[in-house]
Amino acid sequence: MTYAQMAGSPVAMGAGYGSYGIDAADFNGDKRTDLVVGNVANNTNLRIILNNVASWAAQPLFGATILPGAGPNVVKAGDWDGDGKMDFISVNRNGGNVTFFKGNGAGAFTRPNANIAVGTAPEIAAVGDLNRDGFMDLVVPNFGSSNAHLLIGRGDGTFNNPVVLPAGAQPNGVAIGDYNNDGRPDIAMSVFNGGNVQIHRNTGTN
Ligand SMILES: [Ca+2]
Ligand SMILES: [Ca+2]
Ligand SMILES: [Ca+2]
Ligand SMILES: [Ca+2]
Repeated sequence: MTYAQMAGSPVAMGAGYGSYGIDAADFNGDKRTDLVVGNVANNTNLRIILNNVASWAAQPLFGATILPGAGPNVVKAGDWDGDGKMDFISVNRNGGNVTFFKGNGAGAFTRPNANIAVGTAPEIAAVGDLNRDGFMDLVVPNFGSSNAHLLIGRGDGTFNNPVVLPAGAQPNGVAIGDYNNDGRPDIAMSVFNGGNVQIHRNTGTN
């Protein structure tokens, strides 16, 4: 197996850009997979890179009217509101919150909802259908507050009020899986300062 850099790669992200999380989806409906890249460095913006035929072309940074929360480091692409157009969620480390970005199907985004507060310094997130209602949910461990926020999606880009799980000191990894084979997705978190792994069984009845 071999790989080679694509034309136009590497893509310069601009001065001060602290590239962090990355995710892929076709944001403009041209059948070519695009990228969204988090930016934990300057607290203000993140970047979409649309995938052109000839080369990767860096798109402008989001402007002042569409700022996510501070330090958008984790990005999770998907059709979060079920309209057939790809959206993404940013988890904002320095702001301690989560932003829903609604895609227009042409590579542009709006931020229709207020940010959702989570804990302190979320550094990672996982997507799954925790309550098995067909809508994507989000698990956000918080490195700074030793807990995790579960955001149950309503399928329209909004979420129920977060459920807070305890975690050990400085959780910084998460994996959703069915660890007891009962059909319900459970949550495992690796805990940096605690030096352990916590596995939370899903006791939901649905
Ligand atoms: Ca595309
Ligand atoms: Ca959508
Ligand atoms: Ca769900
Ligand atoms: Ca289970």
